[in-house]
Amino acid sequence: MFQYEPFRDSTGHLDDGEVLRARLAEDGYLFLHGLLPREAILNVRARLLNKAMEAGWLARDSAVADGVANQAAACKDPEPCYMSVFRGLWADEALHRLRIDPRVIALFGRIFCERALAHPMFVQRNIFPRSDVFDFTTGVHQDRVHIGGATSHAMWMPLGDCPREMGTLAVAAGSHIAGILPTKVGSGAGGMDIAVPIPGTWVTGDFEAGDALIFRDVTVHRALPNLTPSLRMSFDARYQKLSEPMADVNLVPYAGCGTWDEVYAGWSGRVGQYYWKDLPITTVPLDRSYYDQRDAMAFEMAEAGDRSARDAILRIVQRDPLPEKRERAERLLVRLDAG
Ligand SMILES: O=C(O)CCC(=O)C(=O)O
Repeated sequence: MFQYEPFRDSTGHLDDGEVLRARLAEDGYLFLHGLLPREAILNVRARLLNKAMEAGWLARDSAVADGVANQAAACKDPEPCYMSVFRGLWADEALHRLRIDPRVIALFGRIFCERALAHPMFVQRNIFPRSDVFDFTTGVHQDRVHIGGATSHAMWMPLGDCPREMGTLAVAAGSHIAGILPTKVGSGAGGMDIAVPIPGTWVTGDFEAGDALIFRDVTVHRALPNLTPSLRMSFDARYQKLSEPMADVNLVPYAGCGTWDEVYAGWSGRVGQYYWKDLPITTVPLDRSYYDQRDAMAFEMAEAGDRSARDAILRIVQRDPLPEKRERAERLLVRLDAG
């Protein structure tokens, strides 16, 4: 069982880049209360909840603002039924602008001691309540294997108040010191779990709208299960020094969300569009060796009928650049689902 200590609160040091850097070096994370105004978060929350209601994700007999889920509609990324609704949520213009809010960019500038770059790609998550038949709790993982590049930091922010029981994020403080840990096929992010005991001390806490958790790309983290009746909505974005290389995969929209022109098509204004186009960004290919290792393992497991490889196989179907690999994964998915 995981035991959680409370976060160390760094809010009082928001303007002091040196202290923030020292805490990131020591703990691998920062918890900041009220980084963004509550109203800005609640505005985005309301916009996304309205779209979720229209799509049938919310219970019709509750106030939209409560975000009570229609459990019959429970679905998860990257299933097609999730993606068809998610595309509209991810494209929300106010959501996109939150992660490049000047307060956030200035904060990372203080941490990096140089100009910060917000990755164009970011994640927005809608976690339906856990039930006997549905669980989409993010497993234990590190981001580096998915984000690549030199080094990056994540900012995780719930879209609304988020007490622990709604499924906040927890980090293993100090785990970053061990570097990239070995992975295996599992239910964590990208169908991978960490294959060794986790170093460090697990910490978490309750979040209010506007609170932020910042952590390094090698800090081990996981989500707590959503035990409330409501959707847990959040976003997580990545930031790095502008002078360092960024993996090419972070330049494109979230997988399944179309092109940037398609994402921007419904926006009422241009603020926040293509903000990176004139910046001197160096890109490198994503180091896919972690995925290659996962995929070899997942194929072997799926061929032996092991359903625990399903998440990894689904990722290959949805996201692998090689058509022959996708086709092999599609055939295995059909076999796994047949029984
Ligand atoms: O929100 C979640 O459930 C997971 C977030 C996460 O893993 C991340 O921000 O890297």
